[in-house]
Amino acid sequence: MSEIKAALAEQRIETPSWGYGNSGTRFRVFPQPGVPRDPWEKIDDAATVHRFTGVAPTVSLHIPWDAVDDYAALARHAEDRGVAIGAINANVFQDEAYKLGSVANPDPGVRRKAVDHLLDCVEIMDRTGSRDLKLWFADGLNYPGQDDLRARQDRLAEALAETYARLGEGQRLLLEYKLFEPAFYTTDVPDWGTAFAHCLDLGPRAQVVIDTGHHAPGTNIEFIVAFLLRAGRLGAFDFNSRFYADDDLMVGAADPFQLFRIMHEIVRADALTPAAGIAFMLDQCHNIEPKIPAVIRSVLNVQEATAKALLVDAAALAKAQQEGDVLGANAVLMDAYNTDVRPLLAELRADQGLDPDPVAAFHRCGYAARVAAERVGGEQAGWGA
Ligand code: LRH
Ligand code: MN
Ligand code: MN
Repeated sequence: MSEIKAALAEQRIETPSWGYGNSGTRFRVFPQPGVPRDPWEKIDDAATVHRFTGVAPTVSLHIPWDAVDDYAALARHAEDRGVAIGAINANVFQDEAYKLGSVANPDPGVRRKAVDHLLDCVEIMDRTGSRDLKLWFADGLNYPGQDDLRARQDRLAEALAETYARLGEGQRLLLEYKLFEPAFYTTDVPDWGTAFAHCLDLGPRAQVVIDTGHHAPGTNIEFIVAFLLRAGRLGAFDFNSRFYADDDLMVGAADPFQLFRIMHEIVRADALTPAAGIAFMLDQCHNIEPKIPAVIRSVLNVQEATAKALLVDAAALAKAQQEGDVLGANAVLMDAYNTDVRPLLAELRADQGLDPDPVAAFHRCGYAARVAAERVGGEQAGWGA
């Protein structure tokens, strides 16, 4: 048990700055009291999540949603509050110029503008000490024949190569794929295979991001995890939960068993430790629920899935697999999944001097009432969905 607790104590989960701002759907954004008015306050909220959970010491930024004049000062602000800047998410989807795409746009001028933004993001990484540049492109087509599919891959590859060449030592390029949306006919990086192929061309510091919301229903995500881990190309997760599309709900809300199966592959590959280099990030928006408790809940959900994965009796599983014992092997996995790990996690938090119930502790601490009084006119997260 002490080994399991040690592994859990070492786990790191990154929270997204946009998870703290107001968000909604294209139908309505429901504003909440006390939401951050700027990136500085988003970092304060992320630090609050870390204070109560002990496992969320970094926060991802989205540029330009989190644009500031002095990024070094923003990084110092984070450090003063006990957290650090995580991945820098580039945003080449909101300008009018990007109507027909960014890095795959047929217009070289638009492509130049997009790549310049990606290079600016690497500059921000230099100033904030961030390791990861996270790229997701809204590029794609709505109609067959709208543009040349192969030419778009060439343009994408060229933009990625220029960006990769700009990375400093120790910096990584993380490429995220998405099945659809906002393009409906095809996107230019629709799946892990496409992302993987581009990463292979770029070099070892190009890695794939798995956003758990970005697949067709029924996709076996843990297979993708296992495959990419084996190939040494899994760089990060964007954890969230989906019922139908890219719903951005609290991680583990729709399918905690899937989350367990994913974490089982991670544990099996010894990839939980921060030294393995996989960034476990959340990418979710809280449209109707209070944001900080929702982020805390998500962190706890990841921790619970991880604890169950750590409980899998690896020797018994290997033996059953070797013997072709189909039911026995499945039972080993299900025994772990069906264990209530909440007492173990409560004990771990008590050992670490944390409150065993982070959500309750947050509600008691008065932070929500204080920021509601202090912060008037909070920001929208950046987009509506
Ligand atoms: C796209 C996405 C991507 C963006 C984030 C806000 O759907 O998952 O990671 O950066 O949402
Ligand atoms: Mn994402
Ligand atoms: Mn998404």
